[in-house]
Amino acid sequence: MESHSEQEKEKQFNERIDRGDIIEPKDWMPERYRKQLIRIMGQHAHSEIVGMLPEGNWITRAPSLRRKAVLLAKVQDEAGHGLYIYSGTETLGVSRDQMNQELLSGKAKYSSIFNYPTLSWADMGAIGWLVDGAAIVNQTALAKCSYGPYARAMIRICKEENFHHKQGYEILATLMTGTPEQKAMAQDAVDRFWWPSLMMFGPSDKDSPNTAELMRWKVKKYTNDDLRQRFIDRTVPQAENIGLKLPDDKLKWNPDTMHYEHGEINWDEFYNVIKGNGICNHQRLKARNDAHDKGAWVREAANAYAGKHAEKTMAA
Ligand code: FAQ
Repeated sequence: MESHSEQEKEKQFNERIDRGDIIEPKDWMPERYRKQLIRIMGQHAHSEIVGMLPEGNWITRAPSLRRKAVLLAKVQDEAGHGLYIYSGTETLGVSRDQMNQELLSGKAKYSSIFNYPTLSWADMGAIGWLVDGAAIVNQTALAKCSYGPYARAMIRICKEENFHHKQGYEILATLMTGTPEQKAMAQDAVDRFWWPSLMMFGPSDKDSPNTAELMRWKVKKYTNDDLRQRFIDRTVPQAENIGLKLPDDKLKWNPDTMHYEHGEINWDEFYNVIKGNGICNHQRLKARNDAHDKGAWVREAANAYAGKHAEKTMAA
């Protein structure tokens, strides 16, 4: 049973949210708000880290030095995003170790999109354009969320994601002015990444258990379907500009609603992927576990150094 004073604190907290106040780590917050933020931010940080794997796959095979340098920088940016968001999540009282263990054990989720394979160079274009494009739409909204450390991390991250988005589009635009084989490669990448990109926004609103609560607390400012629609509306003209066809026969501009209508998403595929049965789930978790195991000596050396350093400081 909640005590009277807890109820009073929660009432004041809700009033702060209603006023549009930003909640900071030392402020009082309901346990459920804290838990929801740890869940969403933890998953987000894991997504950035696991998201390095599909693109990392192509660093050694980038078609030119310029492409290689750009891709390397992009993948490093994703690592930085993961670290910012882990740090932001730690302000809620969860440790980096605990989050990492949850990722490595398969308990914590990360974005469904990173369980799809990257089969050709054009996939680097499709990821930058579609995956970063979807991430920007979602994260621009999160940059106005009620929790200060998350909102501030999103502002910086969105700036970098904008560059990622442009570099992906530029890869595809270049391929679309190339040979018939290059055009086919670009189209094939878009055919494979379009629907999974739409799934990044989460289940449809009627099946989204967390949306109502997160919107009440202004963590989410828009629903999953609203953001998905925003992404579709801005992406369709970009596809047309460079001669790509999006793989949905039902895509049609509706002048009454001023939105594109679209076909039904394969939700069975989505739930299958988030349950751990996507094409690359096993491979992704294995890669993270291998990296963690191989890094054991670094952690030991850092601990030994920290111990020595502490001894010296105490002796001084
Ligand atoms: N994948 O009730 P909802 C990036 C889960 S960053 C996996 O609607 P919610 C950068 C959801 O967790 C991409 N699981 O959930 C990059 C929940 O499960 P739970 C990551 C998903 O939280 C680019 C259940 O389904 N971005 O791409 C997914 O209200 C290129 C019910 O769903 C973020 O994480 C999914 N797609 O809304 C990096 C942004 N969708 O936890 C490298 C922050 C839903 O109850 C290369 N997150 N689920 O067991 C969010 O905005 C929200 O968490 C949503 C889901 C919108 C993803």
